[in-house]
Amino acid sequence: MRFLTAGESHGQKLVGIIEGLPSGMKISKESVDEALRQRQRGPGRGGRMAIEQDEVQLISGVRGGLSTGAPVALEILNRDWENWASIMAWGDEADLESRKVMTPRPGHADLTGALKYRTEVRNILERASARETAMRVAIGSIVRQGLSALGVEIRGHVRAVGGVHAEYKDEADYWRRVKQSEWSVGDPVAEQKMGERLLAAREQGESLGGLLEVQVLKVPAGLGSHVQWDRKLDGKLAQAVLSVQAMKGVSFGLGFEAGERMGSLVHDPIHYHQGQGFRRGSNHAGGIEGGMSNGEPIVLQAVMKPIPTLYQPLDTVHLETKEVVKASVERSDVCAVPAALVVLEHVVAWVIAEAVLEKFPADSFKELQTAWEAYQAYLIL
Ligand code: EPS
Repeated sequence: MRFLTAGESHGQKLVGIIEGLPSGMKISKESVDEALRQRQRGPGRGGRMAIEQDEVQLISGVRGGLSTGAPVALEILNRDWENWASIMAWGDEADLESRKVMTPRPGHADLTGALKYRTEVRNILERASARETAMRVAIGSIVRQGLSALGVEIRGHVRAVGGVHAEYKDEADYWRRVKQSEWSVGDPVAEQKMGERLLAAREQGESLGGLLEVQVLKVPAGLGSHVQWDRKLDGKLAQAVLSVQAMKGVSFGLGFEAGERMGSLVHDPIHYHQGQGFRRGSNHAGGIEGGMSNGEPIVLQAVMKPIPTLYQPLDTVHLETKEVVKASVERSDVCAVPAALVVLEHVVAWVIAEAVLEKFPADSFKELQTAWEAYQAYLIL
């Protein structure tokens, strides 16, 4: 299974193609649209989100609510394109001057992209923009629906924003609050402080990053493989997570703390439970050992840096005059951590779905389900 996306932030639309999706998989456009709505939410979002109302168009590969096995083509329109049509036009008539960027923003792809591609900064920032993640959420949502039909659950929460940490309790009440929270945190005290931190950041022309966590529940042991470097599940998840704009680090389970402890306080003792198979007394490994899922929940954390566009900009160099000036200010978000969480859940869904199909190759969802159920039965023997 593979996918490709195309589209600029202020271009006409975002497009995507998924190839290799088994036939006979239930696909709900409403579920995709709901995921897109979730991605647009969050208290730190800027003016753009008031313009967009993301909605997917399913162009091919789905008929009567079921995948056909043919490539699935998708589109999401950029409403803001109306305001950019002359600037983003593909022909000679394009206005290449009025939104030209000569003062690259530190922390953004602006400067390095312009040097590498020998092109104007706008051509870089239009594609580097996190707008592109709308399509990745749509694509992830399609495969997530298949995973959900197999019983796999993916959930996430924000652990910290701008240095304010949520107190995490792995209990039903915490997760109920996460669902209701605009920050995607289950700790109301932290939520309040995050709001205050956001107000202060906005007033100071600053931006905020944070820490995010995604969990994958009810995955069997044996996804991924130890035999080759590029088949390891944690490696693939890390790549997918770090491909999301502004992500600077990823860890699993105990994460970096594992390097601080003695081995006996890191590794998870193995137990056997009749009817459940092999289980662990703890989950410090974050559900992955030897590049394979071990049957415990997969738990990964990621760190997101603050968005590079600052309303109180840092110094940069003017690309023509080489003078030190202030970086350009593009309209932007102050904090997009809750939105990024939705993106992470969906890129993780893609990697898990790929790993499922690698373990259980199938042209139809029925075939996949049969192999999946037989394997689950074998695991608890
Ligand atoms: C982004 C800048 C802002 C964000 C955008 C990412 O867009 P604009 O330049 O139009 O104000 O809102 O995010 C999205 C459009 C989105 O859908 O997430 C950037 O420079 O990366």
